[in-house]
Amino acid sequence: MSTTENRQQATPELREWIISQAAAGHNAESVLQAMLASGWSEDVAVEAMESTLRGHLETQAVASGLPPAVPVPEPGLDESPLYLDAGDRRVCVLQMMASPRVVVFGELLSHEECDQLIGLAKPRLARSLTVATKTGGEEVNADRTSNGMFFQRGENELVSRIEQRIARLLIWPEENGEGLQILQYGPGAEYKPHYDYFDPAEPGTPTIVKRGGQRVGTLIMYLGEPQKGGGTVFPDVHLEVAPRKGNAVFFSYERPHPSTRTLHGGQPVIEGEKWIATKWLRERRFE
Ligand code: PD2
Ligand code: ZN
Repeated sequence: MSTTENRQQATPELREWIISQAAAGHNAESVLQAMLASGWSEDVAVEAMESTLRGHLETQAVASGLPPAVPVPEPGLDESPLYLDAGDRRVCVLQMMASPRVVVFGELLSHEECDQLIGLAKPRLARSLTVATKTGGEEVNADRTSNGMFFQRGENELVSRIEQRIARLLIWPEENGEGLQILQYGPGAEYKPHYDYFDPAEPGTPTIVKRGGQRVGTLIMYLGEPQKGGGTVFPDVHLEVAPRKGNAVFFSYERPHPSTRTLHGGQPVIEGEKWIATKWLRERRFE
């Protein structure tokens, strides 16, 4: 491992050396120190190590049968900002988890916007359906005892404003989003734990993903809070997000596989009523 020129670029030899060091059990800090001692500049060394190890892990993951990772929506959280500029609104960052990637936002929606969405949705509610991955159609699902409806993307000024805000917040094209779904949960209603991506093993999945690719991220916005119960849970990491009106939880999944640990569910409402709006984000334009 040596550097000869001033304008440094990680070489294939350096990348091979990084992998061999990691395979031999050397920790990241000692590998980095060895690179610095050989004359590599810190930013080149750090970038080379991160990208090489990420690439190596991905090669191994695919070799062991996992679906390949794809780019996912990701809010601009470098340097841990307390607020994010979502265009027409300043959104609070309340909590972040790296793996699974989960971010809790505060005040993404105003209380007026929440009430308006509920008001527009109410006359159009029906027992919730889920995508039937066996056929690619829709079906009533006993695991989901809520009432719901979908807005078309950009259906009215309110929906359009919120969709633009989400696109800016999550740095993901508005056109890659499915239409907003509104759900109402009364006492006892719940959404049993599930993954939001479409299971590649199901026969209906190729038809579903023709319309914009896989789902790669979910934003659940709380429009109406129950007095008790109704939290969004991530059982693999023992996380529960309280359904606070105007707040939201975002999570992403770079491959349609349980290794993402994005199993999540809506706990039964114990008292009061819970309302949410869900925005599912696809890889590509959703038609
Ligand atoms: O209402 C929830 O907390 C919840 C839980 C799991 C919503 C969804 N999934 C969803 O809309 O995908
Ligand atoms: Zn879900």
